[in-house]
Parts: sequence; structure tokens; C-alpha cells
Amino acid sequence: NQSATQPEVLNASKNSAEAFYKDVIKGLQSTPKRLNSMYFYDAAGDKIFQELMDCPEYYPTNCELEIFSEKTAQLAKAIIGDGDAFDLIELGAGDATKSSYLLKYLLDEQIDFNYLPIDISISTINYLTIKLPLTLPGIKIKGLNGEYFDMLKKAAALSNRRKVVLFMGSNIGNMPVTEATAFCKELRNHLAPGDMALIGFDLKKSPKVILAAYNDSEGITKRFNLNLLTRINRELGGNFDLDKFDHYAMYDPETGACKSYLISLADQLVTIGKETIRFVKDEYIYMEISQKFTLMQTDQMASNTGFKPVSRFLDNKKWFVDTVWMA
Ligand code: AVJ
Repeated sequence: NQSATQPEVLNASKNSAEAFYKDVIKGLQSTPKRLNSMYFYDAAGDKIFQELMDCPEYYPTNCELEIFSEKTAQLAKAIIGDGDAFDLIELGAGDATKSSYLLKYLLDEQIDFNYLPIDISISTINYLTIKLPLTLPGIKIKGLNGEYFDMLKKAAALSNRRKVVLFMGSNIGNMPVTEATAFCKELRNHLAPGDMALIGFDLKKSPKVILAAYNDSEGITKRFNLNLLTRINRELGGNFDLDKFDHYAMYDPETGACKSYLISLADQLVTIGKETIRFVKDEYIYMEISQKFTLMQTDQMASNTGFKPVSRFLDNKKWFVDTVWMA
């Protein structure tokens, strides 16, 4: 009977290097070329993302931090239900700065819950499982390193308590709308009636504000994107020349899609392991989507995927929303 407070991590990905290689090659052999932004988060990428969250132009984190720090009690009340013990599962927990407000409140109120952070970054999960028991004494935490649904299944197998799934930070925006819809349907399939999801959506707003967040003047977002090429060089034996790629971000107010690309500055050949990838000058690699929503679209997303939207929490500027859905 092991204690849930042990800094012990479940890790799904024995062959994660192989999966990474296959995915990268497949993406770069496609037309148009693409890479999956899920791979941004190695230890160096985690660090650059931290810098990004501290940069004045990147607003989503501060907006959601405001919600979690100023509306903690209301958020907690929305997810506590009848007060029975539950599992609080966080998809893409990151450094858990925002959710820590909620965790602290639940601990102070002596609510019985297990905290199960899931993250694609092993360094993030190791950090959380060591750090949180120190900053939040009494927390019952079990870190899960891997992809969302692989780990959600593992988390579900650990108990039959009611589940509340946190999917914050506009992580859902990293999928195009049709994929996000499929994701929410799959999430719903992993849940039982009475379970809940708390999902953070970045809202449509001034296109200039949005574009600046993904095209910051210090070039942090550029480094964040280029870091994936560095990671491929290091982990997969690539020879990308970072000086031969530039970052390009665009926001389309019509669709709400904010997209990032790396543009090849020359005709060039790049080798990765035993594969060679040809780039022509000005060819792009599609790196990431950060989808923006209206409030109405978030409600539609809930009802289209088998959830009922029960409450929502906005920051003062109304730039970001955390919605609570009931399965
Ligand atoms: C961590 C996925 C929410 O899309 O806003 C920040 C990642 N990319 N700047 C986002 C990101 C470029 C971020 N998410």
C-alpha cells in the first residue's frame, strides 16, 4: 500500500525517442512540412516557455493567473461537488503555478483529493513531484509523464473516485477546432456522469494584441520555435543550421487561428539520422496553432462533445476564460 506522496512518476514512453524520430520525419516529408508543437517541451523548451510567460506581450498566463488567484474560492466551489473525495487530474500541468492557488485552497478547506499532474515533459513532472509536497504540505500527488490520453487511462486505473480534469492555459488551442472537438469527445468518453472538466480558452480580442503575444519583440517566441530544431539536432542526430530559418507568426481574426511557422532562408539540405530533407528558399514548416475562441464557441464546444457548461470565470479584461463543464 504505497503512499501517494512519494515522488514517484509513471512514465509511458519507453520508445519515446523512436516515436519522436518517426513523427519528425513524417512531418518533414509531408507537403506542406510540419512539426508537432508538443515536442517544444524539452528541458530547454520548458525554460524558454517560462521566459515567455514572464514577457509582457504574452498575456494568457497572466490573465489565467488573475482568475486563479482572485476567484479561487468560486473556482473551488464549482468543482468540489458534494464534497466527496475526488481525483484532480491536470493535463499539461507545467509548473502548476496557477493551479497551485486552487490546490492550496482545497488543502486549507481540508477537501480530500488526489492531485495527478500529467505532462509531456519528464523534467516538469520530476520537478512537480518533488516541489509541491514542500510548498503544499499534505498534498497527495502522483505525477504522470506522457501523452494526455495514455496517462488519463493510467490515472483512471488508479482509483474509482469522481474525476475533475483541469486543461488550462489555452492548451486546447494547440489543436485546430475539429481536432479539439474530437479531443473533448474523447475526454468525455474517459469520464462518467458527474465528472467535470475545467478548460481554459484564450478568447478572440484585438488582433494586434494576439499577434504581439506570438511575435514578441525580444524574440523569445522565435527561440522557442527554433529550440525544436536544436532538440532534433541533439536527440535525433540532425544538422539544422538555425541561422537559416526565421520565425513567422500570423493571426487570422476571421477563424481565430494564430499560427507559427519557421521559414527556410535558403535552398538547403538537412540530414536527420539517415534521412535527408530538402528545403527550397522561403519554404515553411508549420509549427504551431494557438486557436482563439468566442464565449459562444466554448459553449458550443461543450454541448457538441457531451458536456454541459456549468460556470465560467473571466479575467477583468475578458481576454481569457476558464469554463467548468459537467460530464
Ligand atoms: C502553452 C500551448 C498555451 O499556444 O499560447 C506560447 C504555447 N506558443 N507562445 C500557446 C505558446 C507560443 C502556448 N500554450
